[in-house]
Amino acid sequence: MAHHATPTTRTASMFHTADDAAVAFYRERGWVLVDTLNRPQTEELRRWVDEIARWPDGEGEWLHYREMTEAGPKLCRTENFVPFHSGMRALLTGGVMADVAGRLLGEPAVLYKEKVNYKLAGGAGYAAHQDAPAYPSVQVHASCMLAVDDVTPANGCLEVVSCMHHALLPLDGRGCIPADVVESMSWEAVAVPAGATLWFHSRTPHRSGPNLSSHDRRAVYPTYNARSEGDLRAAYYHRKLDEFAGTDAPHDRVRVSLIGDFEGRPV
Ligand SMILES: O=C(O)CCC(=O)C(=O)O
Repeated sequence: MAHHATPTTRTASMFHTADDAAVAFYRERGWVLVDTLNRPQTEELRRWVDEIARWPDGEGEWLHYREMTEAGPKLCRTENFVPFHSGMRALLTGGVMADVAGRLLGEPAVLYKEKVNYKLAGGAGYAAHQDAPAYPSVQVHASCMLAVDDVTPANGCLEVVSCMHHALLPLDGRGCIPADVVESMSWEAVAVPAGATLWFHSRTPHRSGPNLSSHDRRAVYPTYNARSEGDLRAAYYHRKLDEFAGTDAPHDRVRVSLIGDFEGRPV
């Protein structure tokens, strides 16, 4: 887990809307920070995430994942919750989120998958990776981190590499970016205030550190693809469940993805 050299921290450059300047920034850099929810909407999002976190295991088709921390087992991710939560469904499949995704993709967008990454106090980080190898079936996606809590370097914000979203990088044995390539790139830590959204291309290299603070750092991550490539959400979750069922999980990390980017310890 010693992958974090000191990145530059970015606190500025938040766009108020996904206007032409924001889209141009995204196209050039492969990521952009956009103000998204006002304070009451952010409070409501926080309540929704609390509700989802309380859903029991095994009573629905949502997927909860847990990691071992110094304070014992903690929830680290929930996926496939949109069919079971009307507020989240409205927020992520229609309205402002899908609109912004469509502007960034340059055509109408449809939700491909969604997750909450909880990164509760003491939660682990993610090794440097591009998302594209974990997202089969379509060429281009736009993802984002919609911050539920203020996301800061101390609680494990994302670190990104600008202007590297044009090509797939080599993979190491876990499907992540090899250490020598990681070291050769210039990483920027992007703090995201609660209610704002850090949008990033599926080939934008990113990583994050553990949550070393005493407060939880929750974020919702919807991923969109161009509607012209199809509505592939159900197929994505079928395939993921099949692949998880057909292969053994590694012993040293919690498996939450089709690549081994999450550094959390199994419970
Ligand atoms: O939530 C984080 O800190 C990073 C998440 C991430 O990179 C991922 O889920 O692919």
